Amino acid sequence: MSRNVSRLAVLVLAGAAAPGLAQILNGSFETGLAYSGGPNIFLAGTPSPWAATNLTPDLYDNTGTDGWNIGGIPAYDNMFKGMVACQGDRFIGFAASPAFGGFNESFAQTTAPLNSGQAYTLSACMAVDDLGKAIPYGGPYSGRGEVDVLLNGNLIGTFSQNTASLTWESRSITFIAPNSLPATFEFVAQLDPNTTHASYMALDDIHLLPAPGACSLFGLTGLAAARRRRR
Ligand SMILES: [Ca+2]
Repeated sequence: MSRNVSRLAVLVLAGAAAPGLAQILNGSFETGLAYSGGPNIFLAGTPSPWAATNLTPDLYDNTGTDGWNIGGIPAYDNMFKGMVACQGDRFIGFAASPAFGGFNESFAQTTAPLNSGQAYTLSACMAVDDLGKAIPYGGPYSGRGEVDVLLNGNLIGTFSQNTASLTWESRSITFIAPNSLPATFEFVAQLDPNTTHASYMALDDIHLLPAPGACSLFGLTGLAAARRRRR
């Protein structure tokens, strides 16, 4: 009897497991050295635990301490000139272009394991510089591109294109964790979906949180909503 009660208690505890402790670290890019020798467009400006997964995303630092300052990237015709970080002093810029055979810059980090079946929301600030700059470097960047979000290599949502130039806008997706494995979240720059023009976007203040009131049922609703938004 007591053994059965203990087993029941274990099952109840397992079913009521606390929300996953997985979280995005340094989601605002405020800490860690990005460029050991000063800003360099040929190096990835992705402070730990972020890492570039394709080509070289660029770090901007409004203080000019460890990245391009408020004047923007000189070689890119001062890309994101005057842009103040959405949160803190630093943010990331990255591009998609049909030039050079086509490329999509991307970066990622791996979190602690998610809770399988749990609904999560991934949110960020997003901006675009579509003023036609950086012609020798995959430009002119005149599009307002999207950002695909991948979880362990699988597309789980897309941050839709900005509605204005050089303006931070909130973007989020909701998804259900498919398993309890460590989660690698990857952000991949995409062309403007309407014009297919080259696009150079910025992200800042990236957060991962359990979806409010989430359980499996609500999670399924969130996934359905995310699917509807992607159509
Ligand atoms: Ca920041």
